[in-house]
Amino acid sequence: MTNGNDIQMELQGAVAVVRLNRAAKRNALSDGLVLGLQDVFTRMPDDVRAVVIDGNGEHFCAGLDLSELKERDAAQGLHHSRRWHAALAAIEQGPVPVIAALHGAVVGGGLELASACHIRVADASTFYALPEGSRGIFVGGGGSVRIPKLVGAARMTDMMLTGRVYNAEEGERAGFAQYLVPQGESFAKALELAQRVATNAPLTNYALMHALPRIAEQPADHGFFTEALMSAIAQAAPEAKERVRAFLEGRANKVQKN
Ligand code: 1HE
Repeated sequence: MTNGNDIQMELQGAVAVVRLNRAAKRNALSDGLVLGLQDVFTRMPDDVRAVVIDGNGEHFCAGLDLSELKERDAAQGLHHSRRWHAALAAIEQGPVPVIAALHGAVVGGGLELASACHIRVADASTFYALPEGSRGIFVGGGGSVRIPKLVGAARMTDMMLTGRVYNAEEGERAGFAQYLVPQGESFAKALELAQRVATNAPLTNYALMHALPRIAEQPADHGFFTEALMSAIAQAAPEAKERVRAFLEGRANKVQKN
């Protein structure tokens, strides 16, 4: 069961913080919570420029709420999976970049949710697994499309066949997360990154979310052409012209090495 408090959202300037709030059930994704996520991301206020998604308690998300795993026939199973697809598409293909603050369990549907986000920040307590194999089911929330893009089909196959669990360091090396921070610091780092992302030109962020993944899947010749179109649109925007002028006039930051 999900009640109205199972998802929290607050605005911190131009960043929206969305929190799964079912810590007692390790933020397991009930049908209601999946619909709630879709609703939150579909109705994101226009002035939000980036989102952080976090989970209350010690775990980011324990995946599908197994207590709702009913005897579904094939058609019902198909529709259930398609509802997850729609909800996670609202995150991946929404208006603004989404940064996941990972900690504890990022398993099953929790990993599917994380992989629909644009940046993943893990803390040292994070672990990744796909227990679907041992539960006798299959991923249904887009995992077979998104997870191989992060870590490769071979790793995903191994995880589902053998129940292998990746710890935080192994997970960063494999490509589950782009950032690894000390325990308890993933939310702060995700918020810092989101605030930075929020200062980009919105059209550049949009191009990274919507053009880049499509270009990456196109044959090279199509990809080069789509890139040229996107590049032309982005540089024609008044905001791009002003940002370039600011650099040339010494009013913008230089790129700094760490
Ligand atoms: C749950 C769930 C859940 C916890 N559905 N209720 N996902 C899994 O197979 C992962 C299952 N969960 C776990 O392995 C562990 O719970 C954790 C490693 C995540 C956390 O362990 P721990 O010791 O902190 O918590 P716990 O004692 O196991 O769980 C606390 C409560 O949360 C307990 O309920 P309670 O009423 O006895 O207190 C658990 O039953 C409940 N709980 N996880 C329902 N997942 C679109 S298809 C996606 C397919 C999948 O995601 S399959 C993978 C499902």
